Amino acid sequence: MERLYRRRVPPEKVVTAEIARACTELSYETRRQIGLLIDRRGHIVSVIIGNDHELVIPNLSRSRSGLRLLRGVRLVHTHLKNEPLSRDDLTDLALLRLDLMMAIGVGKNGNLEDVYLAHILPRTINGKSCTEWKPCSFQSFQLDCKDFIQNLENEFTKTNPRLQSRTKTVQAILVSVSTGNALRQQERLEELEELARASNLHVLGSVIQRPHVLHPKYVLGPGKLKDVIIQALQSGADMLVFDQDLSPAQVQGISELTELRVLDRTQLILDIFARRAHSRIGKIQVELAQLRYLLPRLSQSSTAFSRLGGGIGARGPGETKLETDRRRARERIRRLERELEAVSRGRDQQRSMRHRRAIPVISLIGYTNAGKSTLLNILTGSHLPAKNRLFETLDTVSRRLFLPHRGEVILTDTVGFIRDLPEDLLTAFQTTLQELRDADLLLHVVDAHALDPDRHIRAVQSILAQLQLDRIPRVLILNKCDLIPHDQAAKLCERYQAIGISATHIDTVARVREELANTLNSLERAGELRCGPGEGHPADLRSCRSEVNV
Ligand SMILES: Nc1nc2c(ncn2[C@@H]2O[C@H](COP(=O)(O)OP(=O)(O)OP(=O)(O)O)[C@@H](O)[C@H]2O)c(=O)[nH]1
Ligand SMILES: [Mg+2]
Repeated sequence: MERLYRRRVPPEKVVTAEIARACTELSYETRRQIGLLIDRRGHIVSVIIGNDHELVIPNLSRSRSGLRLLRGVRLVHTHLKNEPLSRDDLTDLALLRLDLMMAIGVGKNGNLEDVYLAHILPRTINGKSCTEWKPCSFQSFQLDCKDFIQNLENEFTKTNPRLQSRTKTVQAILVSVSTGNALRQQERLEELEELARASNLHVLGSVIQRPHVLHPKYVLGPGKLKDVIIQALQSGADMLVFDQDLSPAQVQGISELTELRVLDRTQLILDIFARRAHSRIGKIQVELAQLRYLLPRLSQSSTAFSRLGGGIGARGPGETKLETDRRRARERIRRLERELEAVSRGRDQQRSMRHRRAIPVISLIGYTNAGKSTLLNILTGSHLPAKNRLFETLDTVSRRLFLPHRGEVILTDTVGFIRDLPEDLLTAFQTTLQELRDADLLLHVVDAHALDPDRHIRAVQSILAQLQLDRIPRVLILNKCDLIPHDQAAKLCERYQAIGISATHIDTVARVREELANTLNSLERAGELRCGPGEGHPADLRSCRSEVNV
């Protein structure tokens, strides 16, 4: 064995007859497969001893970072019964992106028998990512290894330029595994794609699986997961994004099979929040949520998460490199909690001032991307960012709004909701959401053009109930009515006793103002308005806006 390490294969040969013979003889004597990992310069980087039918390839992560192209090492190994390449051989070839996979049959007395060779295809053909050559005897086998691998890589980059691109955009494959309703799964996947877009990921494709039960370690069955990984590698992806939350054990299990980065829905949402948080309080809240989510995972496997290092999933706590041990993470959490408490106290004071001034507060709430900021802009003549991106708004912003027959009110825009809002995020965002607690009226904006507005309404209602905000009076607005047929909008409005508007159309403004003024006045008459009547002086408002307000 020692002698094998010292040998060098000329770069144009896959393996020399002498080295191959040493392996087959050793196999013959020991009744075990012998494998050699050979790099492009012909150095034998690993000698592997298997059992009579398989061998385990060691961790290759330190070999050439050929995640996108080929690995830079080939495996040459023996087959005791002169049998063809096995399914596992071909899976390893594709999963590890080896330059080549070669098996040499062991004949009588350790003689060289046949050669079985396979390589990855530049593009998947009929569902196959590898191709096998016709077997031939070792003596008649001929191949200029160096040229062949070079041409193969050239072919790869020609067929799929993304494989070579060194762009900063992270390329992702979305994975949805569910045992539930198929339509709902599709809907969720579309939302996941939007979330990925909001996180600046480039989505290369998606995989939907509907197993009877979820696999406890891999979510998908191990065979299917390997197929997904191979497909992802083949298309030049850097990351797998799962629609469901992954348990620490699942992250670890999946990461054992691939060097692709692995992310789940919660991490994706946390990443978007980390990108969008501008205010100090927003940043503290996001980092807290990220750390709380990571903490139990750090205890199990820090290596799995360390693969996320740098870039998405690593923002915020990424500064602590995600390899932070539990102790350091806990300390940081405690520090952030103290800081958050101090900021919250300041906010409480601001809020009590607002109460003393008796100016009604109306808070915009709703599913993310429903059009809350657009509505605030058109009502108050402001220019807050309102883009077709999930979680565009993160920090609370308040503006003055004059209502006819009522006077000044404060209109507050805040973070949007989403179904299955990560628990840690909800906890961390208590300070921001606290603002909602003081609202006299909630203006619930619904995207009437969403695939399923009912589900959005239910998701928002359930979050309000969780936050114990469901007692605050609400006005429901169905927005984006310009995007759906008139009769559909009318039906929805009737069903929800809502007013249908289009926040991008100025003629909307009068109806919304009128509805808000009427509701506030009738709440006041019923004695249900928490603040007293009054026309807050515009100059007074400057002091009661939260930190990000103008
Ligand atoms: N066609 C149409 N587009 C609208 C309407 N209202 C908002 N939009 C668009 O919908 C997208 C989202 O609007 P935002 O106002 O940012 O939505 P939001 O609820 O504040 O979203 P988050 O801050 O992410 O929670 C933007 O591209 C708006 O231009 C509308 O009535 N009609
Ligand atoms: Mg917004």
